[in-house]
Amino acid sequence: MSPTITAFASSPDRGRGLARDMRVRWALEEVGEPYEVRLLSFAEMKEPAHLALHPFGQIPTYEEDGLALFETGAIVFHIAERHAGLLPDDAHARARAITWMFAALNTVEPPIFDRSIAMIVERDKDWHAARQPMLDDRVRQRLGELAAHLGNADWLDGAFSAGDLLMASVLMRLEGSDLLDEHPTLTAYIDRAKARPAFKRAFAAQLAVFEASQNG
Ligand code: GTB
Repeated sequence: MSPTITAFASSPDRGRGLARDMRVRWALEEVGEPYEVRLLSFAEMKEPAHLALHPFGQIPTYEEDGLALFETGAIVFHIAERHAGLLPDDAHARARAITWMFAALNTVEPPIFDRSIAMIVERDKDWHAARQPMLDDRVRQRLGELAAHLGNADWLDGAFSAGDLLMASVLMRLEGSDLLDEHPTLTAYIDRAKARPAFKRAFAAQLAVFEASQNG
């Protein structure tokens, strides 16, 4: 049976592909696994039926054959382990690709997330302007380190992997910011990721949900 994932019925990103179901859709598209989507309102995400699947009342979740998962890292890893295409066969290369999955979520995403949340919810605080340079610098440091590792390579460690899928997804949240523009190799990395047919299919599917929510 096809897995079922959950997603925003009406995404606050207005169809920009930033909501995290995008990562799961993209992984499923990369491995050629069809999937169903159950759309949820914000209220439904906090109801007992959804909390039984996701203790924090968020999207996305993943259900398949009696298994229910939450956390995009765990879901993408589960998909990558069960299908060819997102993790190398060689044991060392596979361990390194998994390391990049953790690096994306544990080392690169937190400063990017903190900065974007501050720009949304702290904008009107009198201390926001004083804090912003520190938030920018923390992101800048990680981008510099990542760009130094990537060099002129296409992907983080050989062939495209689940590590690249998560890292590119994390970086997309910075698109349009000066911070990313300081690193043309990283913008090219994101462009390469977005040019993948699986990404395009996932993006189109997520965008279609948002557009339907506006027309309905
Ligand atoms: N660590 C979890 C994971 O990776 O799965 C985080 C999941 C998460 O943050 N989910 C968000 C959510 O459900 C949606 S994706 N939020 C509702 C809540 O917590 O009540 C995060 C997100 C939301 C909106 C934008 N945006 O508007 O640009 C981008 C990303």
